[in-house]
Amino acid sequence: MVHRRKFIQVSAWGSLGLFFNKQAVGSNINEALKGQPVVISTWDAGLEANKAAWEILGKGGRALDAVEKGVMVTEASRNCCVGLGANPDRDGFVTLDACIMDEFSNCGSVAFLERIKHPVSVARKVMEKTPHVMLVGAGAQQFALAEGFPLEEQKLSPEAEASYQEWLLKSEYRPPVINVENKGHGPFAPARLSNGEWNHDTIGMVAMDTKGNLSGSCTTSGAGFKMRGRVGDSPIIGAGLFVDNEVGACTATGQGEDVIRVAGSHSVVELMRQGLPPEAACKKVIERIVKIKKEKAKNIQVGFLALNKKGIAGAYAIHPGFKYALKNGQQEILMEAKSYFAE
Ligand code: SD4
Repeated sequence: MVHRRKFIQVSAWGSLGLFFNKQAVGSNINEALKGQPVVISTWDAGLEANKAAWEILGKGGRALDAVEKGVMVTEASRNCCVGLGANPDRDGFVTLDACIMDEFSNCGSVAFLERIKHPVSVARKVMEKTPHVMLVGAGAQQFALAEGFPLEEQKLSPEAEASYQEWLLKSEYRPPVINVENKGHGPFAPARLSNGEWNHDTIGMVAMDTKGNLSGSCTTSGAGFKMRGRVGDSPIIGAGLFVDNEVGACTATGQGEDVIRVAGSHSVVELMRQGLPPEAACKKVIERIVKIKKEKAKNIQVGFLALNKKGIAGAYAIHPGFKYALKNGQQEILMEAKSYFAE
């Protein structure tokens, strides 16, 4: 099986950046910059989100603040697929899931949350202000309102309205799809934005700050046209996100049901604890999913993105097309992860 890793886009400066540009090899990049603050996040939208995270990390701020502020950028973009601008469920309502975890293993999560613009910030409030880890549905919304989050209008973005109307024509519910451009459509398919670009319905982010502390966040609208009440992996600590400040952190994207099945992000971190580098750890858990799903794996996309305590990043997916963004003091890049079914 031929694997590939693509170096997709670089905004680099200084001699180090030029070197990387020529080398175009992800592991060299990570090796040379280990120990420095770094932020990584899933998909193309990660580039913008990382910039916001870097505003905090670059000034010596805490990774927890960086991973919250970073993904808030994606949540706020109305024509994106993560926050309230995302595709709705089968009944026409946008429902959001998010979680956050810090260097002390504090964690907070919300799921099936409606009409709140920043679920990740509500998740942080759950973590900081309640004795609980997870609030869902009406209770999560009630808590958000009590914490001063505004109740947003119940209105689909123009893009979401258009795709919902199109979906209603057939009302076909087909969970297993490929999350890769031009290869499928349905709940986990990327949506085309008004500017012609593609985007995904989830962002997961992990960061290491100048103190070497790790934190992570994950926020999503889940699967477009999902069953009402469906919750995926993204708000589940250990599935869509896991942070262990002694070892590393991991976030997941793709078909949440299959990430939950293997406690995905937690499994990746545990494999890093046993000594595997991030990419190898991600690969092992992807292989586990492929083994479980057998033939069905051909129609499922899952990607893991991990960072270890040395600041080395790695990723792996079932199918080609999973991109992740990395930013540190020297560069910002978009990489394509290696995959099980490489092209
Ligand atoms: C979910 N994992 O709700 C999310 C979907 C996703 O890119 O990652 N899409 O299952």
